[in-house]
Amino acid sequence: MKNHFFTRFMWTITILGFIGACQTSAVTLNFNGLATLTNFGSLTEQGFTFTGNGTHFVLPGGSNACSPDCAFNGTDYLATNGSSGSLTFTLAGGGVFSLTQFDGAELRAGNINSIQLDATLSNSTNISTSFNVDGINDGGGALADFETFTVNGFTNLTSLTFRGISGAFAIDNVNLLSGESASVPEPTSLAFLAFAFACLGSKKIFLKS
Ligand SMILES: [Ca+2]
Ligand SMILES: [Ca+2]
Ligand SMILES: [Ca+2]
Repeated sequence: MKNHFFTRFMWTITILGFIGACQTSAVTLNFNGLATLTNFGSLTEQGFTFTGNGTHFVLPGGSNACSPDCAFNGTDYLATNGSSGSLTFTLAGGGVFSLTQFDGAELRAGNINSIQLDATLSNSTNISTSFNVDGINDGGGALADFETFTVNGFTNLTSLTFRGISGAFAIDNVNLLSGESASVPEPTSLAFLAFAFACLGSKKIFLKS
């Protein structure tokens, strides 16, 4: 009897954990099809709004976009110019989201040393991190100008800002999760909860007998 109860309890916790994890919805913002726009202000793609500050663009990259060549990956991407430019993401209509990965580059070789991320969490605290760029950028040439950066710990955000340190940068393929990032109970927590429940169950059985 107790074993059945135990099994049911463990399944319930596991399923609740999975349901929690499924509350998020993943999107990749690729900015494709937006054409070349200078100082676009705010745009929305797949439920996310991105706002440019300072001089900012949607660029197709390569020699057609700017001289000397800007970063190129064969698709449209977001970029800023000058050291005061930044790009801020929010969930359209409000709500929390997470950042997991993005492609980043110097807009031109030597423009920046790193891309800095500043975010505000749902509990109003601010977090920050930065990613060094490799300095490789030959525009429309064969070298890969963009790098893919994996981001940890940027969950339950209400606002996320990218900026180049210190100059023009480019981003593309921004991987975001909309919704609360559920924390699936860890095995140790599960064991503790199971133990607590088992104790309650035993007490109940003991009182009945
Ligand atoms: Ca793109
Ligand atoms: Ca290139
Ligand atoms: Ca690069």
